[in-house]
Order: sequence, then C-alpha cells, then structure tokens
Amino acid sequence: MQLIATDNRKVIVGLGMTGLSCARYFSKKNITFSVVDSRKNPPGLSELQEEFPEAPVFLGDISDESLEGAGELVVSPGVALEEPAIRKAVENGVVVCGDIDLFRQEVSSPIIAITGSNGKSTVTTLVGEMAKACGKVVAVGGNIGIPALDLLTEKEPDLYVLELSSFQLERTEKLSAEVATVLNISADHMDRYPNLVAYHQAKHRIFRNCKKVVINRGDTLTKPLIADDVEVWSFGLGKPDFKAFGLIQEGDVDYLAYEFEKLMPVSEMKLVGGHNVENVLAALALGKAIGFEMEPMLEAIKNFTGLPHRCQFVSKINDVDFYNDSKGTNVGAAIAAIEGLSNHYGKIILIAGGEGKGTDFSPLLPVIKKACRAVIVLGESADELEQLFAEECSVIKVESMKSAVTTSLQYAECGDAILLSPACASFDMFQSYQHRGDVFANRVQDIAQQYAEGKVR
Ligand code: UMA
Ligand code: ADP
Repeated sequence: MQLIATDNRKVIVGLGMTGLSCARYFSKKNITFSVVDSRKNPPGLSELQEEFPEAPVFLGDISDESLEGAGELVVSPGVALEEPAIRKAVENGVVVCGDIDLFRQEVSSPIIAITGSNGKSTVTTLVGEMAKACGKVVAVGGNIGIPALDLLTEKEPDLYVLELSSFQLERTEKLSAEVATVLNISADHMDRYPNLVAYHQAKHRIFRNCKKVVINRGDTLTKPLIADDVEVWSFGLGKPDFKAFGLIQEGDVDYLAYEFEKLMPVSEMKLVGGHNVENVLAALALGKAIGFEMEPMLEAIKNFTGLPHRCQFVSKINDVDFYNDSKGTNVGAAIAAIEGLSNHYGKIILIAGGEGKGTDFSPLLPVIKKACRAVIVLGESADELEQLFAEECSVIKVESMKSAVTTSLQYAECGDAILLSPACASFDMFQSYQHRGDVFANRVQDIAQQYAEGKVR
C-alpha cells in the first residue's frame, strides 16, 4: 500500500501524557485527529475515550494503515522516528513534528530552554523559583512532567521555562528560545541513538535561532557553533571571568561568584554535592541572561531544598544515612551522586541496576573503587554489573528492592551512606523512577521504625 499525504488530518502517534495534551490542543482548535499507539492499553486511553469519543484510535501496532491519509504526524517523544511506518510516511511527504513545535507556534513570551544529560529538572525548577522570586508570572514544563501544550493559557505568562529531552528536541524544528543551554553531556539513551555524536546533535538542536546561550565551561560538548551576535554566558566550578558564574575560594570558604564578585557562601545552599553547585551556577547564568535581579535569585537558591528522588535524604539507621537518588538513571548521574556524597561519609554502599538502555557502565569503575564498600545489584542489568564490579568491591545480587535495602545495611559500617543511584531506567521492575524511589524509601522507613521500636538491633 502507498502512504501518500492526502489531506490535513493530524495523526497523534503515541498516547500517554504528550498524546493526550495534543488531543486536547487539536480539539480546542477544532482540528480533526486520530490517535495511534503500539501499546494495546496505553496510559491516557480512558481519558481520551471519555473526552473525545469520536476520535479514531488504533492500538497495538503503528501500522501503515493507521497512518493512512495523514497530512501531519505529531509523534510523542517515546516513539522513535525510525519506526518503519513513520519512516515510510516521511518518504511519502507526510510532515512529522513534535508537541514542542505546536507549542512554539502558539506563544510569544520568551522561552528559557534547558537540556543536558543530567540536572535538567533541578535547574528548570530552580529557574522557575527564581522567576517567581523576581515577581514574574512563569510557566514551567516540558520533559519535567507537564507537557508543553498543557502550559497554554488565555493570558500568556511573562516567560516559559522548558525542560527538553533529546527525544523532544530531535523532532523540534523551530524553538527560537530567548536563552538556551545544554547543561552537560554524558552517554544516555544509547538504545535510541547509534552513538554519542547522534545524541549530542539531538541535544544541540536547542540552540537553533536562540538569542542567548549559556555554556558549561567544564564540558566542551555543551558549546554550540553559533553566530557572532549571539550573547554567551557561562558557568563552571572554577574562578569566573566576564559574563561568567563560578566559585571564588577565600580561606576555607567557597563562594558562589559572578565575574569578580562573591555572591554567597556555598554552605548556605540546602542542596548537597558538587553537581548541585554546578546546577545552581547554571540557574544563575540563565537568570542573569534573561535579566533577573541578583538578590531574589540568591534568595531562591537559599530556599531551594531540591526535588524528590534526587540525592534525597531518607533516614538514619544505626549511624548510617540512606539517600534516594532513584532519578540517577544514567552513569553520569550515578557518578555525580557518589562523588557528591563521598566527601561527607566513610564509604558508600551503592544500590544500582535496572533497565540498562544499552549503556557502557565501565566509567563507574574508578569511582566505585575509590568510594564504595559494596554494591548491591538488581534488575535486568544485575549480571552485567556484578561481573564488571566484582574486582573492585563486594557485589551482591538481589531479586527485590526490599532485599536490596536489608542487604545494604548488613554491609554498612557506622558513618557510611547507603545510596540508591541505579544508573539505569526503572521500567524492568517498577512503573517509574518515582515508584522505584518510593519502594526504596518505604522499606527504609519500615526498618527505621522497627529499630525505633526496639524490634531490631
Ligand atoms: N510507547 C510505546 N508505544 C507508543 C508510544 C509510547 O511503547 O506508541 C512507550 C515509549 O517507548 C515510552 C512510554 O511509552 O517508554 C512513554 O512514551 P510517551 O511518548 O507516551 O511518553 P509521555 O507519557 O508522553 O511522556 C513524555 C516523556 N516521556 C518520554 O520521553 C519517554 C516524559 O518524560 C515527559 O515528562 C512528558 O512527555 C511531558 O513532556 C519522561 C522521561 O522518561 C520523564 N523522559 C526521558 C528522560 O528524562 O530521560 C527522555
Ligand atoms: P534530569 O532531569 O536531567 O534527569 P535531575 O535534576 O532530575 O536531572 O537529576 C537527576 C539525577 O542526575 C540526580 O539525582 C543526580 O544523580 C544527577 N545530577 C543532577 N545534576 C547533575 C549534574 N549537574 N551533573 C551530573 N549529574 C547530575
């Protein structure tokens, strides 16, 4: 069968959060659409059928038939553009876009656009808090969990802060952000990209037609090829220079700093770890680039306690601290979390493993050798991790998160920390990274309770 674009009918490919937001958007604009998803029972199906009973829905396969006659495909981030039916449609002249392009054509307020392998949600949230502290009306969304189209309101806010994933960016043609940044680059989603270069290229689409950029001085992969008239701001852990944020050391005290001026001691931040110092400096650079005042930005930093499931303190049992870093879903994130905590503790007992996403885990070896007393492994990647780490420290394979928590406590000594930072996605054993983090934290709290009641010693 030939797939030829015959009319302007929109086909939403992929239900879930993004697909549902697209359906609501088209419906408001009186544009007819159909929905396709390879899953038999995708999330959002009951809402879709209740709100739009007339909309044709094709489930269980993304087939040529389900895309037949489409004028435009709006493809959700979870669906690869290499899907054979999508490729065939493109070859036949069908336009493919993502939700971010649809969003962009509706808004005129400035956009701060944030991507990177790690730290996106933390920086996006903090920039949103800074905007509020500066008295701005701000809408924060994107990959962080609120689809961009759900941010559309009658009256536009003063600005948008968007967290964007490589999946969203690879299908975004026209972003034209006021300020854009790639926070850092390390390998992730290697099951969706043929190599790091392709992943890097997808991320760098964030800079298309942007007015100002923020770069990470410590990571050359974040630097874009840009025109001379684009303003550049930077952040990094070293001493800052012009248009730059960084650290100035005076005696034993580290200060967040702008150009040659000390702003506040790092110790006044509530977030822990060197990676979070970088995140705060990145947020300051983004805020400065868009014109925020310094004082309210610093207030926002002092008040910001961070997001759940990111190096989040859970409980202390027998002088051992437990941290939930379930959002540490790639190797770079796990390394940052281990390094961030290792300065404060004797040794780390790491709980890792899950859906590996085609990752090379070997960059974890040096940091595990240096900082970890034991690694508890679970999930799909458990055998691979067990083999890899066996020469560096004790490695114990377990079947459940409950047993991971109990086992980790057996290996810990006073003054150690137990850290869940899996370096993997959660979907092999859990509904989401939040679910995985909750199962971990609940188990820890149960054990803490048993200790408090004297049932265990
Ligand atoms: N899926 C199928 N078949 C389909 C459609 C989807 O199997 O036909 C699967 C995908 O492979 C994926 C899952 O369903 O595993 C969800 O995909 P989706 O496109 O339906 O996802 P949404 O619910 O729309 O959520 C998406 C982002 N999800 C992904 O990119 C996988 C959410 O980011 C984002 O918050 C939301 O849009 C709003 O913008 C989540 C994520 O994991 C947090 N992002 C990745 C990450 O941060 O590493 C990129
Ligand atoms: P993202 O939205 O990019 O996944 P988050 O802010 O949710 O980023 O943080 C996820 C995890 O990534 C954290 O739990 C931490 O382990 C790690 N992380 C956060 N910021 C950084 C950073 N700047 N560099 C490296 N790793 C980081």
